[in-house]
Parts: sequence; structure tokens; C-alpha cells
Amino acid sequence: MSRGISIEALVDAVEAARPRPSVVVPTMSAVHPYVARGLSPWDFAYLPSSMGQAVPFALGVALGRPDLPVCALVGDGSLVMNLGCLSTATEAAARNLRIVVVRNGVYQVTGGQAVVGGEAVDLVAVARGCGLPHAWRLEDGADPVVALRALFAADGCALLDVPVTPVDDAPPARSPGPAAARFERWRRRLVGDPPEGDA
Ligand SMILES: Cc1ncc(C[n+]2csc(CCOP(=O)(O)OP(=O)(O)O)c2C)c(N)n1
Ligand SMILES: [Mg+2]
Repeated sequence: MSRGISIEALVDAVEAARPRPSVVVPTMSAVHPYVARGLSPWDFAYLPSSMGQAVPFALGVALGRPDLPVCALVGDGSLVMNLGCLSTATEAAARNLRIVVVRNGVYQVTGGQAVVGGEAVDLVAVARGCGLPHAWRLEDGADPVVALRALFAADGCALLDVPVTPVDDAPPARSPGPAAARFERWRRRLVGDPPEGDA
């Protein structure tokens, strides 16, 4: 398998490619780089280790705000644990849902154990098989910003599988606090009622 790009490079590429406004839901090993670079008030980084929840959560947001692109950054181990969310996304016809698979081959935030099924599991094929209209892999050497722009521009729900380099010393996936207050500000922004002082 290719060594992939760093998680920081992936996050930089998502930030370069995303339309604005849009909602990004970083989870697992994507949380730390998002928090480190300063979280956008549109983004939801409060699912740092709830396996399987990134896509269902983003799907709910996408259905609630069909005018906004909504992009989940999901761990490969987490997606493998909850593949049914892909057929649910098809059933819900969430045209504005975008899924970026952080395919590092490991459960990075819990110490780097190998993901069940390993490279034998082809998540692009699974996504297509579940009816997603678009699913691609970032090929070796391809520009991630170009691929992510294509992901956001796709006509309908789309998934991009991104090989990411695992590391030996991943920082813990910790959300910024206080979570309840941050969540409420985020929720009010999303429903069009931002708290006073929020842009
Ligand atoms: C049912 C369940 N089992 C185990 C865990 C513990 N756990 C939290 S995050 C995680 C690893 C997530 O790996 P992956 O989704 O591949 O994300 P990465 O850290 O590699 O980005 C594990 C095993 C959990 N939250 N839920
Ligand atoms: Mg992983």
C-alpha cells in the first residue's frame, strides 16, 4: 500500500478545497489537526472517538441543511464498523453529503492496531455497491486539493478514499471544551439563529 499523505496535509487540502460556507465534521485522528489550526464555527469536532457516528451525524446535518455542503472525515476502522450508513445515505438521497475516508489502515487514535479486514476491504467498491453515485480513491501522487474540489463539486453524494500515513505518536483525539456550550453555538448557527457576537 502507498504510504499516503499526512493527516495534516489532508486537512490542509480539505480547507483549501471546501466551498464556504460548508460544514466539516472531523472525527478520530482528524480532530487534532482541525483543533490545532483553529476550528471554524461551522465545523463539528465533538465526536472524537465515537466509532461509526461520523457519517450518520453528517447525514443528519446534510438533511437538515440541504443548502450547505456537509463533509464527514471518517476513520477507516470506524466506517468498516458501520458500513450500513452508506446505504442509508443512498436511501436518504443526501445530495450534499460528502465523505472523506481517512484510510491509514489502523485504529490510529487508540494506538495503531490494524483495522479489521485490512487492505482486502475496498471501501470505494463498498460505497458504489451501496449505491453512492460517486466514489473514488486518491491515487498515488495525485493532488489532494484537485480531488477534493471534485468531491465537493460532484452532483450528489460522494466519497473520496484517501490513503493517509499512519504515525507512531498520534496525539489523542480530544475535542475542545466546553463541549455543551460550543455545541449550542454551533447548533444555533446551523439553524440560522447565531448567538449575539457571533459573525
Ligand atoms: C464499539 C467501539 N469499540 C472501540 C472503541 C474505541 N475506539 C475509539 S476510536 C478507535 C479507533 C478509530 O480508528 P479509525 O476509525 O480508523 O480512526 P483513526 O484513529 O485511524 O483516524 C477505537 C478502537 C469505540 N469507541 N467503540
Ligand atoms: Mg484508521
